[in-house]
Amino acid sequence: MSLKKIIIHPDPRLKKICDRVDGVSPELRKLATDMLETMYDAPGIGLAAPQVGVLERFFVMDVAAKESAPEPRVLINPRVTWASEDENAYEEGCLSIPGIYEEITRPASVRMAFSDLDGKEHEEEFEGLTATCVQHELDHLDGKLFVDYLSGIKRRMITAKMKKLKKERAREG
Ligand code: K2U
Ligand code: ZN
Repeated sequence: MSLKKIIIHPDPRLKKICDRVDGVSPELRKLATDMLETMYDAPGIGLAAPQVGVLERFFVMDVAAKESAPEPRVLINPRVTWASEDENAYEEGCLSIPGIYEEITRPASVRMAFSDLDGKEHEEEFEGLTATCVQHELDHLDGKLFVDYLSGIKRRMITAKMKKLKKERAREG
């Protein structure tokens, strides 16, 4: 297993609409494993393929509580089949926008259809933090970041901060 470099906003690869996955290759399995390792190391509870530079429609997730056994998930070609009218607001972060947290409102519950690494189709309903997470990750597959829900002023301030951070990281080497 190996840690993958997480792409930092702004980056054109984070704005692309990703391609559907057509069959689960050994390379995709290996990448999903590496993405889970990268997510746990960050730490985070989700990570989408475009965040590590792969513009394909899948993400990994583990929303199990810290004191519980890990529950790693890989969701391939996910799509929302139902969303509640009720909404929830969560303070969201993003591994591609480190150190920034903003309250984002989304449907409180969603039903998502997807396939797993064995090619089996699923349809599951998510609520709470998991519902927020799957919607956040699905946004990544459509080239959308949580800053896109903010005012232009806030978005531009955050983007400027990330550009500065990337320059500092480039200088550090
Ligand atoms: O896609 C990502 O950048 C991973 C996010 C997913 C996420 C964002 C907001 C709300 C839930 C999930 C990271 O896991 S951000 C770190 C984090 C960890 C625990 C709870 C919320 C955010
Ligand atoms: Zn994110």
